Amino acid sequence: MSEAQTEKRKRILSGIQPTGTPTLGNYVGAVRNWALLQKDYDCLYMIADLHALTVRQVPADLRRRTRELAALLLATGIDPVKNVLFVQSHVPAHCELSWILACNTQFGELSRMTQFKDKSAKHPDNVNGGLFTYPVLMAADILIYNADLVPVGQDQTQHLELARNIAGRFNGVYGDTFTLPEGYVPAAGAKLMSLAEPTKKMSKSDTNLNSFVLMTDDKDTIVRKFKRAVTDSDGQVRFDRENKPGVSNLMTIYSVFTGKTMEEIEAEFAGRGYGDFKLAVAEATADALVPVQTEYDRILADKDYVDSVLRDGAERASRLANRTVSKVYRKVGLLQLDRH
Ligand code: ATP
Ligand code: LTN
Repeated sequence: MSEAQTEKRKRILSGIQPTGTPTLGNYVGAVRNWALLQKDYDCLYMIADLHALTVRQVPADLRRRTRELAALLLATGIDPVKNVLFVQSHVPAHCELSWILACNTQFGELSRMTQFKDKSAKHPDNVNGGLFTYPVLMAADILIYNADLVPVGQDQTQHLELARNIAGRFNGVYGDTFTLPEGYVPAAGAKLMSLAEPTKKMSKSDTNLNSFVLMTDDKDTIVRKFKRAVTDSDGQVRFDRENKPGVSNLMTIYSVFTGKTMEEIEAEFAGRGYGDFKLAVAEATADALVPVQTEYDRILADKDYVDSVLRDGAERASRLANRTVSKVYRKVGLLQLDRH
């Protein structure tokens, strides 16, 4: 591809926190699409380790998980040569821009963020400043690369809207600086629900281990977890989010991996009960995850390779990010000395 064509490609930025092993929700809602989008976009994919610190982490676990997550992302098919795969804390410019953006974000705006409210309720003993300003750092992650598109699950759309508002306001005050990012939320599976409490989002930091399927779970575990998944007592495989949240969630998962519509699924399992249905969902899920897991084991065995990808990613991301920070510093009036 010629340089001119490369330049015209739109840019994507997305992130995932190394707070635990990614779940099926992370995979279907976000990560699965990352590898698919690299065909048509220039992509930067980031492991949001600084965001992970908003919740207390065990340092050794965080370090290990960061590398594991990089290997897992590579295993989904992300090409680290065509795209940039990096760790957030390796690009200090994110924090620099975050401060400037924080000075252009209102307390009231941040107070309205539902993730802040949810996580404060979940960790009442640690409602820290980072948890509150989390969306500002996320806005910096996106705006620093002038990303056009941000593929995320539904739970992140409010943060994305805030990033757009911050960018728009900044552009209004200081002149055109940032691209206004669009969300890319998949039509199906944008929000998978907990298998144990299907009215709650499936979350990798849930303390109930039966509430999620992990991307690294083997087939037996997947079958066991789906068998235990909470459904209802009417015994009919029918899509009705309101009244049958458990069954509807399983149907969504089955639909994502088989490409079948809800009507086709209803017809397939008419009169067959939940046992057969759950087994079919488990098999479709395991079939999709096993190839990723095999790749994951292979890649993780070569730590030097994973680290070299991250080193290269940090360098390439930093080059882009530093340019934006210099521009922003100049616009807001920070004195910059000539580099001689
Ligand atoms: P935590 O439980 O630590 O808050 P998380 O499981 O919500 O983590 P994140 O790292 O915050 O995961 O999210 C990574 C990506 O996965 C985001 O794009 C997010 O929107 C998406 N995602 C998270 N949970 C789900 C879900 N249940 N269904 C669909 N997408 C999801
Ligand atoms: N907040 C996101 C993770 C994240 C992110 C980003 C996603 C951090 N920075 C930038 C998209 C773009 C989450 O999934 N909880």
